[in-house]
Amino acid sequence: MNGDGCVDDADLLQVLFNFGGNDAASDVNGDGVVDDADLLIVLFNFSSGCGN
Ligand SMILES: [Ca+2]
Repeated sequence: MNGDGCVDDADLLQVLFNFGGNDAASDVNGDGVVDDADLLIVLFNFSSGCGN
């Protein structure tokens, strides 16, 4: 999410810091709001793309 190709705690924190807001970079599913749906997507994809 933060562009490093890896879904990790940095991405999780980005969603948490923007939770309830409308930050486009943190709005994973693109519905215009950063909420639990976006958080779940990050959690489901956690560690993907990190080389493990
Ligand atoms: Ca969203």
